[in-house]
Amino acid sequence: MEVAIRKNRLQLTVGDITKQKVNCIVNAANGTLYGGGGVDGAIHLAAGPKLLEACKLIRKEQLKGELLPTGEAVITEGYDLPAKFVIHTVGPIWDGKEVERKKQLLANCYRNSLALAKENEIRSIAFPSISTGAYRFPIEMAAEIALNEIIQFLKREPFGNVSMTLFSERDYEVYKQTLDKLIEKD
Ligand code: AR6
Repeated sequence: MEVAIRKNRLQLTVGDITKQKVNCIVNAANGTLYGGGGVDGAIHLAAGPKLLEACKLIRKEQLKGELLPTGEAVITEGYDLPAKFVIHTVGPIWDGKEVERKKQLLANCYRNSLALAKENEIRSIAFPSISTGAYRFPIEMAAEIALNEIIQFLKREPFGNVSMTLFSERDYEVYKQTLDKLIEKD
């Protein structure tokens, strides 16, 4: 599915984000930036060991040894990936508590990643469904937050292409139904 927003495009696709031929892919990382399972593991595997080295350097220098806070984003090169850059962001862990705060933190992931992409003159970016795997955020809620943030950004900024790369048909259907609803409301 694809919609035009001003001169920009928003796409929903099913696929493996590590294979996307875009300027930049987004990683649903954890605060350590040292890799993990899910999409994080797949991205580190496909990018090769230089990605971990770059992440370690960011922890040491940019973050002064601290964890990357939830909702924030940092950028590295993509090394062996088809994408030139990787933006690493940390989604909130869902536990059913402090729902409004968690929703805000997830929105921050998309907003900060898009702002960082724009700063780096990136014109095409692919996001995975942040927080809806190991971090258990309900996907219906996550889809609405993600698409809302992306749409608001594309309404404001001349950017290019934003894609949500979903890993299953089921996830794709949730995002598609949510996007249909959001467009209808407009
Ligand atoms: N391409 C696109 N999407 C993928 C891929 C892929 N190759 N692999 C998985 N997904 P998750 P989270 C989907 O768990 O919930 C890691 O260990 C997956 O089906 O990767 O933010 C980190 O280190 C799901 O829809 O990320 C953190 O510790 C979505 O990506 C923690 O997991 C996100 O699932 C982050 O958890």
